[in-house]
Amino acid sequence: MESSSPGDGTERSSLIKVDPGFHFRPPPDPHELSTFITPDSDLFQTIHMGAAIIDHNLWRLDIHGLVERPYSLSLEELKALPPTRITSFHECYGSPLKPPTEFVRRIGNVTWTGVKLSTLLRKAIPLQGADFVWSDGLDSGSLSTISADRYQKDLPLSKAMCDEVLVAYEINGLPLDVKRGGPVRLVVPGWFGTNSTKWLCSLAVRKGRSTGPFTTTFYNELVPGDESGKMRPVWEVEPSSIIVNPEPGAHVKGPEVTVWGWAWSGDGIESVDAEVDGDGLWNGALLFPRKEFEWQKFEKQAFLLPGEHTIAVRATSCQGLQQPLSGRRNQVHRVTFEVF
Ligand SMILES: Nc1nc2c(c(=O)[nH]1)N[C@H]1C(S)=C(S)[C@@H](COP(=O)(O)O)O[C@H]1N2
Ligand SMILES: [Mo]
Repeated sequence: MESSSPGDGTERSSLIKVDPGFHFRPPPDPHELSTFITPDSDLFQTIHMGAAIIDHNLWRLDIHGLVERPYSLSLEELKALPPTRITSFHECYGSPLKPPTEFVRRIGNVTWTGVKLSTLLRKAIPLQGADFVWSDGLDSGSLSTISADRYQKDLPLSKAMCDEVLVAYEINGLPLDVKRGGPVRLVVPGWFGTNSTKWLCSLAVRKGRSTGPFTTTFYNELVPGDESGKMRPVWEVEPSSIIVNPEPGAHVKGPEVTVWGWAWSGDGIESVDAEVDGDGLWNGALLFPRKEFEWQKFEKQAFLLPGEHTIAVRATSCQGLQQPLSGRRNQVHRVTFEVF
């Protein structure tokens, strides 16, 4: 092991095998996401090519590329570094094979424990001119007609150096299991799940974006509202929300009805408005402030006469982005129920 140098491929020798195949565990329906912290068993999972089965004793993380001091770490050495905990929403963008025009809510909110990526990078000392960090997973295989010898993502160095980005080994206080990306994964709070590389084995400081399929063929989208066809990477999460209560089809006692749910975005939610029966009158809801990257609870008391009603909720982010009313993955969530 001493004779190897970081980044020469030996970081992949902890791989026992890849359990091949696409795997998606759907999230529960919005009305079932009623706890602030989503238990691991209720959190969606997305695996494109297959789950990597890893020998924890052989696992190493190589930190290399455009750095002054490349090095590698064992699991024990990683866990000996000062841990950071962060609570963050965790959201999957949806299928990278189709345009993001349909409602998607693959969402949960969890606590991650790990070491700040910035701590690990600083020890390596990135060179002048480097502007990205490429992260490799130990999985390989194919997605659709494309095959890849690894799952590789990239992060601008500016995001990689942010305090919230972790090289994580625990979720909700427990070790990451195989499908969750254990023993170690990247976690990029505020950005879509696709950026949080599971079965992490390599961090390479580079100039420019990764050239692998998961950053070129997949996970780029048209800039919403731009007519010129400009594309952008699937990075920061746009404002979104779900109504937890009432649940669709519920019979609720009126006239005072409590509507509540969760709202989130990469930069945090500034306000949430609710509309009753499509009347176009959006009224502000009570909104809990954000402390870390967690989803934020909103609550609205609605005065509703007996009969069927539809409530819609729309979140606005701190940068002023608003959920679209339709035609987009983060379009407003509407729930229809009966008041008696
Ligand atoms: N190595 C690797 N990392 C990966 C993936 C993958 O297929 N391979 N899927 C990504 C996607 S699209 C998402 S949404 C998140 C899902 O993380 P989870 O399964 O723990 O919810 O992991 C990301 N990291
Ligand atoms: Mo995803």
